[in-house]
Amino acid sequence: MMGRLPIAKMLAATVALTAVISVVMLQIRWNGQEASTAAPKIDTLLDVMIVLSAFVFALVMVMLFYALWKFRAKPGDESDGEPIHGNTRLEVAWTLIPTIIVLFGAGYSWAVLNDIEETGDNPLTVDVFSQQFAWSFGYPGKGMAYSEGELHVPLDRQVEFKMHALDVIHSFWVPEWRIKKDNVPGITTTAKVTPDKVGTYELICTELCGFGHAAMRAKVVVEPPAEFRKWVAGLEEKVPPPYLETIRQDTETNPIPVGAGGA
Ligand SMILES: [Cu+2]
Repeated sequence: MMGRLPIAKMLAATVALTAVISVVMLQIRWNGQEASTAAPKIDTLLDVMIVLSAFVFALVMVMLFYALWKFRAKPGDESDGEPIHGNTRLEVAWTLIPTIIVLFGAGYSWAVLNDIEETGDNPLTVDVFSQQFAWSFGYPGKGMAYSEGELHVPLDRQVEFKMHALDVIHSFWVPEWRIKKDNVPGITTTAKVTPDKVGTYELICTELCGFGHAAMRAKVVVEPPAEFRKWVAGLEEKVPPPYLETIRQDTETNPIPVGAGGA
């Protein structure tokens, strides 16, 4: 049965269709502007996944349309289909090929995640406080300086965000950095980002958290280190005591004591 299939032609059609779909899909910048060292790595991973998905889609389409055309019933043919009892070669192939694709995807994603989550030299720690429906920020290495609704970070330095949710689950997302991390009440979650492009961005809550969710945003400014230091020095408020308490209560996953974190 399988020996009579025009395998070479079907494979050629699959490769051609994969190429056409991939070329079209890769023209689109799905994730927008890149503004962190992690962004190009994540985008390349997405591109590879797009090509692999295009291959699977093309393979299924080629086989489907071949079967529809080749095995269509002749006019007036009311008989049942031929009884088929399995095909070991085919079953081994359709088990092995997806297994290889999935394992490759898992391994590659693991490697990228390991890479982008590696702690660099002298990271800057920033506490993130999320609540319905606002963001605020603390700088433990800068005397617990506090900013409401506006986050500044220096260019080309790794920032380690410590996330503290004060009421329900929120999620920290700056699309240009690609990083997205849940803020969960009771625990401290961490996200590491190295911004590598000066600019003004938007921090967006990406976990439905109540009526004001859509408006839960903050301004993000990436600026040269000297300007960042000036801005942080100009902050007059300190992190309010109840927020410090939140950090302390979160300690089971946050071994860094209050006040620590690179200056
Ligand atoms: Cu929200």
